[in-house]
Order: sequence, then structure tokens, then C-alpha cells
Amino acid sequence: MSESNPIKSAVDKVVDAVTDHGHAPAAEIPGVPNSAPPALEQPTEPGEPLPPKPDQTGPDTFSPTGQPTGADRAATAQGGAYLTTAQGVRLRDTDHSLKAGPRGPVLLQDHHLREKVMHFDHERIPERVVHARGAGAHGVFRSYGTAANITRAAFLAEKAETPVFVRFSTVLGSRGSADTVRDTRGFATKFYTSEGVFDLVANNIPVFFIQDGIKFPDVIHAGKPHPDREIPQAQSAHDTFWDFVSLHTEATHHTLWNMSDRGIPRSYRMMEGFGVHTFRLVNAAGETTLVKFHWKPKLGVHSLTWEEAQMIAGVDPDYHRRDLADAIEAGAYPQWELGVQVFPDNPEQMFEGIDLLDPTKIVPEELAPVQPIGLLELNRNPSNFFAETEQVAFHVGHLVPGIDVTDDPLLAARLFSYLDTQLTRLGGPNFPQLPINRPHAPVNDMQRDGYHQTAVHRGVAPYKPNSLDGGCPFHAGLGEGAFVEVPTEVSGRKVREAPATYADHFSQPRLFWLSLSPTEKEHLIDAFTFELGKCYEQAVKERQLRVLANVDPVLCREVAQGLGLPAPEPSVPLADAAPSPALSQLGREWPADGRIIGIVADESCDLGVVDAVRQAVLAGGMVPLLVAPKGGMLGTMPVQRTFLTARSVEFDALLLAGAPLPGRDAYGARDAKAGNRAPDEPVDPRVVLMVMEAYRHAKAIGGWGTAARVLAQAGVPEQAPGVVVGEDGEQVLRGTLGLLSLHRVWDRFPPAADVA
Ligand code: HDE
Repeated sequence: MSESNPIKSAVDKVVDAVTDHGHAPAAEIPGVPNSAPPALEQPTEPGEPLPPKPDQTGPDTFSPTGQPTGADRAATAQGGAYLTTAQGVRLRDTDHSLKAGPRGPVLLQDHHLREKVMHFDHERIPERVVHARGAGAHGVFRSYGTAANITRAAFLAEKAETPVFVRFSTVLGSRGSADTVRDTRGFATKFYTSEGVFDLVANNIPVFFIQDGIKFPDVIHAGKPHPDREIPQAQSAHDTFWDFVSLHTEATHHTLWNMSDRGIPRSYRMMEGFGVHTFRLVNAAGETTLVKFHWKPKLGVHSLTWEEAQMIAGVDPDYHRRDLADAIEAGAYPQWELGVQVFPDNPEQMFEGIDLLDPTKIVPEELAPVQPIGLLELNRNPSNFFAETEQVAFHVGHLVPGIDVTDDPLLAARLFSYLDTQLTRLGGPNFPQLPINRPHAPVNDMQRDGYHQTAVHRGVAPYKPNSLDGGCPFHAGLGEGAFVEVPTEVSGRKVREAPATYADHFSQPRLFWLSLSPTEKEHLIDAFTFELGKCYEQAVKERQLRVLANVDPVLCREVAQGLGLPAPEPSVPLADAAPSPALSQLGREWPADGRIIGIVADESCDLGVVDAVRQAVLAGGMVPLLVAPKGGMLGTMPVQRTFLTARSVEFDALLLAGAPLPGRDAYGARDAKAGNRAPDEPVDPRVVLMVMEAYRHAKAIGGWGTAARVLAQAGVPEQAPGVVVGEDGEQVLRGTLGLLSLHRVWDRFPPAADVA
């Protein structure tokens, strides 16, 4: 595109306005499988394996004992041009077993067959008992130094840069379950600091279902599929979940967050993260502060619509995984600011009447602002899912000097659980030696042996005190960077009891409800009605309505209405809660980096304009996907989706470069999406369907040329909010991209007056 192109320059301005620059623009359409395109014919010349794609790296190369090896990352992967056995012996044939004649029996001596099949038989390890489904990425954390006065953690000092690995996840589903189910999301970060590994094992929801870790097996058993039929997969919309939470009302706050739009994020890149518990920081002078950790995404917090989430679960079950990898591959590196809410460390561990040890409570940001302390950027994709994302082992007890835990009883059980679970999952106590888990600081822990020991230790005295190894290793003092637990007073009777403050289960759920915009309230009502509507037992539904009655009468009434049940009266007085505007996702503008723009066109459209629009979208750090009647090229442009393969849910916005004529395959017998098309229909019915869905999902829709015809057929008024129709692509693109900064066009669907 030449600089004088009027479309491009106008579009650049729009793109500048809506995107947060500083990111390299997307260089190409992401998703390429390897670093070089394959030949049509099977290659015959031996050669080294291809290098990884430029966006992919493995873990940094440290020894199992945390010392830099200086080895090339490629050296940790298999190399060499020739196929070998596991012992490095070259092989002539891996296609045929060794037999007594071509039709004869396979011989027991076939060591290659046995080795190959033996390894294959043991490729699987147990999936995580929770958070089994996930996706990860490498990145860097850059500290602002603003926390240096409250913690002596080296990685939070000014200008410190720390490599990180982050794994996002859902909670309930199995490893192969869909990404977009309604659930809490995990947001776990491993900081490879100069003082050892620090893990911040967070969620995208700031509270938890339970106040005491002893209830964790109960809540997870209730949320997982029913034990008899093992259904439903990765869902909370079933009897055992609602049976438990309706009886165990401390879950109410978390349940409200899950039923809100937070339970169906648009992207991992567009989620907040919360450490949930209160942590104790300690500075160089030994002074302590209580904090709650927050991750704030630079792209804002955005969600799917429920219908869209359900459709994507079928159309692209890997949606969030793909989105993260594609964005990094395209150079749209996601960023989050790490922040802390800071509270004085008083003996009560209370702040403004809120119990800081109760993980079902937040502290509203209006009472304790989130103070930014550093920036996380994810900029490298893993090169091997299993080695990195599956084998990474997080632990809330991976702490560094300057960060300590508090007496939150939920945290206590976690401190036990995260080590324990790795023994089964990763097959023994040496999981810290897996490359992705290796600290970037020297390890000398005197631990020896065990399954999968990969370090080759020296010396004869792995015990303390010793003289035979010269007394090594030595204790470190505070001055040598030792981790020293904060000395805190502890006293009390040994009891199985909760403190009185834990008995309030409804005031903060009410605070959450009152803080949502009318649109978000409608979504919450819909989610509760959907989930309870999927329950079989009337008693479970009625009991949960009693819970909702204690949160808000409108919420309870609307859900009851949908279930066809009477709305009960509250059993406790409704709390007098002041809303916290920070809890609402809506009402602000955000950059649109890495968003997917579907551009629908066929031969009848002005392809010069289409190309200019496509280039401009790309230049703005977004990804244009060209959708055409058939694969191959449209003019000079590669087609990424066809009317057969595309579905509206893949796109954040739709652009219509005209009114595509029905494709050759546009009839129901071939493609059900086409339905029973009337013979004289002027527009491909799959395009009409795409527009109808994008409209329903409150997405921006733009069209030029003859696009108005498509809108008419889809029943979409040209004047509807978020629909931009114009004479030329320049004007339409400007309008459509502008809408993306608000994420969705919610004013297309006004909420009911009595919900607002
Ligand atoms: Fe976890 N949790 N959890 N959890 N959790 C695990 O550890 C557990 C809790 C969270 O990407 C397991 O390595 C108990 C709160 C994330 O690998 C396990 C309790 C929060 C991940 C475990 C909790 C979390 C896990 C499963 C209650 C948010 C995924 C496999 C006392 C602050 C980490 C594993 C990854 C994973 C136990 C509660 C977040 C079994 C006992 C609260 C993000 O150890």
C-alpha cells in the first residue's frame, strides 16, 4: 500500500486511536504450523529438524540445580538427521515389525517395536485434579520499584526484570474440555527470580467458594461431573453443584461472580487476576504490610455472550488457547499490570470492617486503591505443550524473601496440597528438576535420589551438620538473602470453628450485584436461570432461590420467574452495601490489539478496497480473516475462511465488502447452514446467518457497496446501534473499529426497566 492511499492513512488514524501502540503490528495471519512450509512430495534428503517458529521458545536452559548452562535451547530438543532408538542407534525402518517372512508372525526379539510401543503406552500422566485444561506462555515481568518500600523481594526492586511462565486454565473440565465453558479461570505465574522461584497462583475471580481448605474436596466433588454417569463435562449447570452451594451459603459471593460475565471471558488476555488471599510483605527493615495481589489487563476485562460461549465450545473448543498463542505469534503481546492493595498489618487483620483472612470477601478498590508495582508481558509461546504447560508445577508455598503467607485457613490447605498433588501427577519428588520448573538461582537443598533424579550430585555429606563436605551447604543470614518467616504472635484454643466474621455470607454478594450495570445484571439473571433450569430437582432450585432472596429481591424475582417458581422472601435483612464501580466491566474504552476482524467478500466486490482494509486492520495490530465463497485466492489475497468453514463467533467484528452471491455449495443438502435457499436469493445464506449472529452477540458490523442487501435479508436495521453502513470502506472501517474500543454494542439491546 502506498502512503498516499487515502483509505490506509485514514484507517491508520483510527487504528492509532483505538490501539495501544508500542506493540509490533501483526506481521502475518497467525496459526502457521511450522517454521517453513512443507513440500508437496515427501522429502527424501536427510536434514536436521526445522528450527522452532520465531514466536516459540522452550524454557531457559538451567541445570537441574538452578545453574545457567549456556546451552542452546535447541540442544534440549531431539536433533540429528537420522531416526534412532532411545539409545541413539540409527534405524533403517520404523514401518514394519520384524517378522518371520512378510506374512509370518512378529518376532519377540524386535527390540525396536517393543521400545516404541512401550514408550507410547506410558505417554499419559494424570491430569491436574482441578485446572486440568489450560494454556501457557513465557514472558517477562518488569518491576516499577514502587513496592520496594514494603517488600525486600529482589524481583520487586526498581528496574528488576524477571523471566516468567504463566498458565491460564479452567477449573472443572478435563484436559480435553472446551475453553469457553462458564467457570472460574486460573491465572498462575511462575517468577524465576534471582532469589528462587515465586509463584503467584491466582484466579480471575477475587473470592473463593469456601473459607476453609478442608471444604475443597467437597466443592470440587460437587462441581465435577456426577460420579455415576460422569456428566456433565466442565459445567456447573447441574444438580450436585447447586445442591452444594445452596446449602453452603459462604459460596454465594463466588457463585455470583461465576454467573456474571466474568465466568465467560472473551480471552485470557482480557481477564483480571487476583491472589484471593491476603499476603504479608516484609521490607528490609523488617516492617510488615498486608496486601492483596491484582493483575490488571491492558486490554480491559471483556467477555463473551453466553450463546456465543456455547457455540464456540463446538466450533472452536480451543478458542482461548488459540487466541493466546495467535496474539503472541502476531506480536500483539498481552500485558498486565501487577498491583497491590495495601493494608496495615494490625493484630486483628481487619480493614474497614472487612476480615482480611476471609477469602470470600474483597476489599473494594474505592476503599483501598490498587497500586501498580510492575508490568507483565507475555511474548513467547511454548515450543512443546507437554514439557512446558503440562509439566509446570505451581505452589503457593514457592515464596521468596519479602513475601510471606497469612493465617487464611484456605491458604493453609493450599500450602499442603500443591506439593502433594505433584507426587501423583509428575511421578515423584523431583518435579522441581523438570526444565520448566528449574529455578534460576543455585539450588543446594541436600535432597537426594528419588524417581527421575536428573542431577548428578557430588560430595558425601548431604546432611547437616557435617564436616566431611567442609560443612557445606551453610545457612544464610538475613544479609545473605535468607527467607525468614515473619515472627508473628500465635495463641488460641485448639478448636474446629470459624471466626464470627465468617458468618456474613450475603453482604458482599449484594455489593457485587449492586455494582453491576443493568446489562450485566441481565446477564447474571440469565446465567442463574439457565444453570438452575438445567437442574432436575425442584428442591435444589427452590433452595437456591432462598439464597438469592438474601442477595437481592429483583435478582431473586427474575430468576424465579424464569424457573416458573414463586420468589421467596429473604431470611436475613438485606445488607446496606455501597456499590463499587470498579467491579463493573462496562463503560470504559480499551485498545483493540489482536482482535479478529472477519472481512466477507466475493468476486463481485471491489477487491482493491478489500485489500486496503485488510492491510489497515493488520497494521493496527488486529487480525483480518478474509471470508470468501471458496478456498484459495480471492484476487491477490489468500482466503482464510470460506462460507462453509466460517462461523460468526470467530470474529470480534464483521465487515461486509458487498453482498456476496450464493456460493456453489449454498444449499442445505451440502451445508446445513445454508438451509433451504430460495432459488432467486441474491445473497449467500451463510453470510446472512453470520450477520444475524454477530448482531445478536452485540458485535460491530460494517458494510459498504451493496452490503445493505445482506443486512436487509438478516433483518438488521441499518440504523441499529453498532451497524455502520457507508459508501466506501474507509468511512465504514473507521466507524467499525471505533466501536471495538467499547468491546460490544450493548445499547443495541436495552435492559428491562425494572432491572435497571
Ligand atoms: Fe488451587 N489447586 N486449590 N486454587 N489452583 C491446584 O495444583 C487447591 C485455590 C489454582 O496452572 C492443584 O498443581 C486447594 C484458590 C490455580 O498448574 C491443587 C484449594 C485459587 C491452579 C490445588 C485451592 C486456586 C490450581 C491442582 C483450597 C485462586 C492451576 C494441580 C484450599 C487463588 C495451576 C496443581 C496450574 C491448581 C489445590 C484453592 C488457583 C490440587 C486444596 C483459592 C490457578 O493442588
